[in-house]
Amino acid sequence: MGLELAGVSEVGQSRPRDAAEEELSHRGIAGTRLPYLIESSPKGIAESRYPSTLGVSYPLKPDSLMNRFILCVSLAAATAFNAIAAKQPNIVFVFSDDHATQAISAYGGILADAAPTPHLDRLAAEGMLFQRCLVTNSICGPSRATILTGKYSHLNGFMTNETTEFDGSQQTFPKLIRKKGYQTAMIGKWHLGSDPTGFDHWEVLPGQGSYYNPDFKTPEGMHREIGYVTDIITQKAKTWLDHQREPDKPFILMVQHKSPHRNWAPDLKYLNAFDDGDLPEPDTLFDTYEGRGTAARDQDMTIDLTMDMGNDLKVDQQDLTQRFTKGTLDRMTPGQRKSWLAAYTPKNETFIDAKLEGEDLVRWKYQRYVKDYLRCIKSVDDSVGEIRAHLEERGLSENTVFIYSSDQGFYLGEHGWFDKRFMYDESYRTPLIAAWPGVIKPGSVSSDLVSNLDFAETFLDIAGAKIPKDMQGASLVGIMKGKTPRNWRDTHYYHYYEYPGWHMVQRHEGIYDGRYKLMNFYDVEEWELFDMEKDPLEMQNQYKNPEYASVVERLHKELDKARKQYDLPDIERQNLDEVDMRYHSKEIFKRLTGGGTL
Ligand SMILES: [Ca+2]
Repeated sequence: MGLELAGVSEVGQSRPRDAAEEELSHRGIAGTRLPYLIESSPKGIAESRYPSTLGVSYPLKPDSLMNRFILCVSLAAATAFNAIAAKQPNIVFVFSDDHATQAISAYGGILADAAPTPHLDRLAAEGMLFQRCLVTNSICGPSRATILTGKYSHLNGFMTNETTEFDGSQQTFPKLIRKKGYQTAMIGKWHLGSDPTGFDHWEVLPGQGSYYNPDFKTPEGMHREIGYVTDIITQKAKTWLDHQREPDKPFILMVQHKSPHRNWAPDLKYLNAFDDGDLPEPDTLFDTYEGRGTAARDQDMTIDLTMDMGNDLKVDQQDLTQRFTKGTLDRMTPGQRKSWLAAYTPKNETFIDAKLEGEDLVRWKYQRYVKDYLRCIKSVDDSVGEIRAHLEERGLSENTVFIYSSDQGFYLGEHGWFDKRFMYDESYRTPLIAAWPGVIKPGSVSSDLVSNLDFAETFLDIAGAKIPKDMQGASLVGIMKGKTPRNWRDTHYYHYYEYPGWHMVQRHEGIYDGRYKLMNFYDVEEWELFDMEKDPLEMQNQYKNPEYASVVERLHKELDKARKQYDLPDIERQNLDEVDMRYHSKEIFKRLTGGGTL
């Protein structure tokens, strides 16, 4: 009876219109509410598309004036729903920065029980969770450029984070989807230097953005807003849906969080979350890098040596030489600062009194780091829940594909690391969860090799737009429908370019077939092969093990094939004697030079 009673009640009362009504009103059907129609069908949306099922369900007498009125309104609304259901779906793409799958409970892992993500889990329960979404180049800017273009870094030109500007004049999916009638909006972290192109609306964080009281850049210039960045971006998304969206157009709304990027500054309300006890540690927290080569050993991204006590761990808060104090604490309002210090100071005093050293110190740093990271995630998870609830309230959820992803994965203490960049599993895989009512079977899981290379093509396919031949990925719509295309990729190519640079991870390329991973650290002339089935933590390089000779040979061929397929230029090795050592942290520099100074 949900439809009939709700319909009578709503039609008979005067109340403010919401967005769904505005949409129906625009089509000349004022006074009806889409959500009630959807709720009316006991068998779900598919059945509600047929007016005949509505016609037989009315309990009122045929000669009743009110009955005729209700029937008329309901059939008109059903017709409107038919039109809406048949039209191009909207897309809401919520995207975060450095969100590891290990920090989403739907993916499982050691943190799932202690740090659940209920809204992301609900999204997975109602949609599809992709277990193997792989990035082309595990770092912020390049991942975003790949998503916009559907091309690998060497072709879209944004190969490293140090690339100053994305060439916004090139072909991107927002420009193409607009031609299919979509309204396009980009809110949040952009991180590509040049101003966004192809968007009807954009409001972005300059550069990395700030956690507290962030600045926003719009076509009109810069302005600052008071509050916590994840919350502000969420509110902006809701405002756009209610007031800036054109109701008669399908849309793609990209909501891009800065969180949980370094330095992991949580919202005030979550500063004491996870204070009750210690979180589980990964098995490889004290990795000594035996069994792998130069790149894994000589990086600059360990919790032990690289992570600093001020900027990263919020201990040396009064030291004005610390980037953290300059960058975050000084931005806060007096009230924010007071709450912040009230949360951290007692915990810091306990830590200082304990005078921890060696492995005990690393363990403490791990706990502080991962707790702050997960506190940031709580706000991201809230954002997903809040935006989805808003879509539901506005009657938009049924015709909207809701997608969650991150620019790449991250290390939460695995191999002793934080940060990303490597083709090793934790930073190579990124979360991807999508819900599409009536299309994606709820609770489905895909283990196909998919990639951020496929996002542009997927958005265009959802919109019914043609996918340009020079895009290098493929639409995920078939997989979303439960039918993986026969010719779907059985290997995935990866390439990281930023050396020297932050965290000093050697340049490398590689190929992965779902079990074996071949990596080429070409500047140091070292190859690695991992058997992910027998060695999921990637601790033992099998490249020179004769038992894997045929696998190595096969993957070399696959790598050559991928290089041709994706039009990779020949590799030019760089002279490592000329590498700028200033990118190294003092600790790593000392170790590499036997005690030298920068
Ligand atoms: Ca990132």
